[in-house]
Amino acid sequence: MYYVYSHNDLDGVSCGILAKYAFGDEVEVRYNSIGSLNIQVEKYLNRVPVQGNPDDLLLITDLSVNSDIEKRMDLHVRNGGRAYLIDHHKTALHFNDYEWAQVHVQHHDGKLASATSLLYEYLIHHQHLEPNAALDQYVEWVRLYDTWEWEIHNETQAKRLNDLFYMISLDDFESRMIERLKSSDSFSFDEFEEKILDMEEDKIERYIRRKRRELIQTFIGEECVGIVYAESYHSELASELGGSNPHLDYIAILNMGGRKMSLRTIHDHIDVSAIAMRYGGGGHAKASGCTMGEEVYRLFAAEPFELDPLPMDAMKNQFNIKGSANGALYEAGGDATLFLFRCPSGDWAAEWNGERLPFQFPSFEDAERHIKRQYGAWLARDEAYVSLLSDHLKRSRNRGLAPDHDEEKIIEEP
Ligand SMILES: [Mn+2]
Repeated sequence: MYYVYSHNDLDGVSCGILAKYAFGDEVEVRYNSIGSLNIQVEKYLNRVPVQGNPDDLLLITDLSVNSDIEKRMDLHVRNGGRAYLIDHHKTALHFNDYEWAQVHVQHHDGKLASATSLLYEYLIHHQHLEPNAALDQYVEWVRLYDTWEWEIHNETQAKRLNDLFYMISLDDFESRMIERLKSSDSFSFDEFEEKILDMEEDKIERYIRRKRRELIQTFIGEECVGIVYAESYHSELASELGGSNPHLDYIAILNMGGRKMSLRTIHDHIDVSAIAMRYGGGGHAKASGCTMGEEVYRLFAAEPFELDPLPMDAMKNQFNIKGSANGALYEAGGDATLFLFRCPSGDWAAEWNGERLPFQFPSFEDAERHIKRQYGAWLARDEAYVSLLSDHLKRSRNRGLAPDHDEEKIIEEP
């Protein structure tokens, strides 16, 4: 008998789907959250004496066990038991010290690995299944989704597969996929799935628009963080918020009910798995998470709670345009204004409430990044820009036509 213990996300469940495709009734599959795997494996090790079932094989995919269970699994294998762990998380690389584990972040061809793509290779290699076009396609979509490569290549089908996974029940998804893979030469969604996916996309768009107005910006440690409370659509939310706020180092999504925090970044200079590890979590460089302990609650929830959400950049401007040679007007908290403009040298400089700030940047983007991080600034609407220009005009006209009354007074004073 085969036993597959896997993660309960698309990548993990797709390992179960491949296992059922390959082993049919010969496999028992269980899906676990990160926290429940250890208990599951412990139960397995307690329940199955090696001598009684020498052919049993325990496959753990997309997850890894804690160090206690790690030692017990090693003992199980030393005693002749069969167990194998397949994972692609960087945080599990130390399992490669065991011959009963393979943890690869990348495939041999350099492509980022998912647990499903690694298991697919494993099953082909051990001749448990024959590769075909439908399986290739399915596994590739899962891999693209799980490694975030779908965003780079804009492979929306991969994202839609993940959407579908969360829209229907796990059992329904599993049986639909297995049946599709067994019966078609290529993999695609059916009409019903396409329809509900379209409806879901509209719903997500509205949800994200609402959440965008709740984004809070603050510094935690060295990093400038965008914080938002959300229970669903974490990846869509993070890619939208991260993409439209490239000045933020990463996005932290708090799920208060679940007492969990997800961290996402679009930047190569930030490794959110390292940040999650500070709080006892882990994951990938671009997507990670941790549970919400006391410290996480204080830093990410309690202390930033009094901050106002970050207003969005004005979007429909015709005059106050980013990077414009005439300069661009920003606003910040406390009715402050920031004006970004190009110096004769070509560098970009800023005025804060009309006073020149002591920095210059080689590009508009660098200057904007600075004022967004340090001042929490947002692009002002045309109305504010036009009124600033007309004030300037009025003042310069006054200077030209008549002496300034205030200046006269100062001169008159003895
Ligand atoms: Mn995975």
